[in-house]
Amino acid sequence: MLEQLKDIHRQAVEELDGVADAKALELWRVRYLGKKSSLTGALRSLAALPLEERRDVGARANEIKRDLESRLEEKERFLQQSLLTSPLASQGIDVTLPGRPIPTGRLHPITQTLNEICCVFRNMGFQTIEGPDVEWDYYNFEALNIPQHHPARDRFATLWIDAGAGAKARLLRTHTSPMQIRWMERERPPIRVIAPGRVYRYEATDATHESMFCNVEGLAVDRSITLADLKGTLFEFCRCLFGEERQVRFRCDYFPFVEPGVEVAISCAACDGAGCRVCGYSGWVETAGAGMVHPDVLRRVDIDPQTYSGFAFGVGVERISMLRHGIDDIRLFYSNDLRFLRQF
Ligand code: 2U9
Repeated sequence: MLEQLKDIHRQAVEELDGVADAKALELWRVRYLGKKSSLTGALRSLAALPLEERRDVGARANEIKRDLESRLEEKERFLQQSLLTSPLASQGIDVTLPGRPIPTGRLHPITQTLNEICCVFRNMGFQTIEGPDVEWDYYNFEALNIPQHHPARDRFATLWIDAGAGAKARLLRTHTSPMQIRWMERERPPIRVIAPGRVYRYEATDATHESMFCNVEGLAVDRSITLADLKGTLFEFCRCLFGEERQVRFRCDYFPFVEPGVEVAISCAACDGAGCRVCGYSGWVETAGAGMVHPDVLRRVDIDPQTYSGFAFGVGVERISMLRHGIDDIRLFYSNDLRFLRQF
């Protein structure tokens, strides 16, 4: 009987070696470990053997059964693995090689700076509003105290859609101020908004001028808003974008839609105020224009300047980005040179 078991074991092991797929493995299992297998038969016939022999044969038969079961499991694993690897090997694919890097996109440097500027004002409680690039003359000029033939129109070299149509003319907005007018027509104070967006000028391009650029304007209107609120807000803006070390300077300026108007500058970071090429040897670089909203502008949108006052400001995004990154030509932003863009 022990001899017989040895033969069964040897034969099973030999046959298992030649098994090449799951189907053959199942046939092998049925033949050597199934209910009708000779091994199961041998275990069943144990009862007929004398006690001494029964113990030996029984122990040996169970040992062989366990061995065959573990060989079966191992073969199963092997076949499963080769099911995965053999097509890869035949196609010459090595799954252990490192993958090809997937190039990921990034935000344009102007979008990055624009987001940072908006984030600073949002943290101070300003909400963001957006509007059309094509505007009416009324919103871009008239409502902002710049009627037709006003000399200030020359400062905003305009790209007209249908020039000559008077107050009904359409144009590419020269600043995002029209959005604040639209907002004040609809809403009542307290108002705290920023209007980011593209603006357009009919200008020859050079290192500091582009015919399209990005503008972030802000407006706050409430009871008893003063120049001190404007200064505090723009101090914070300059500190957040250029650091605590910079000094901030406010000087008088003129814009038809504000009174008084101010020009905001920071001490030059390149020379720490000593004077260099970046700051035109003045020690200061301009970062924003601002002022107290002109009472006539408030009156036009039916806000009583006796009760309410407001401040407004405008920031050129490209200028801020150029100062922060030490970029000396605005045209680099829009010439799609990847060697430039990949640096941000
Ligand atoms: C309303 C009333 C007043 C917004 C202002 C400026 C001064 C300013 C420029 C900065 C660089 C535009 O992008 S830029 O060329 N802007 O200097 N902007 S005050 O004043 C407003 C806006 C809306 C109703």
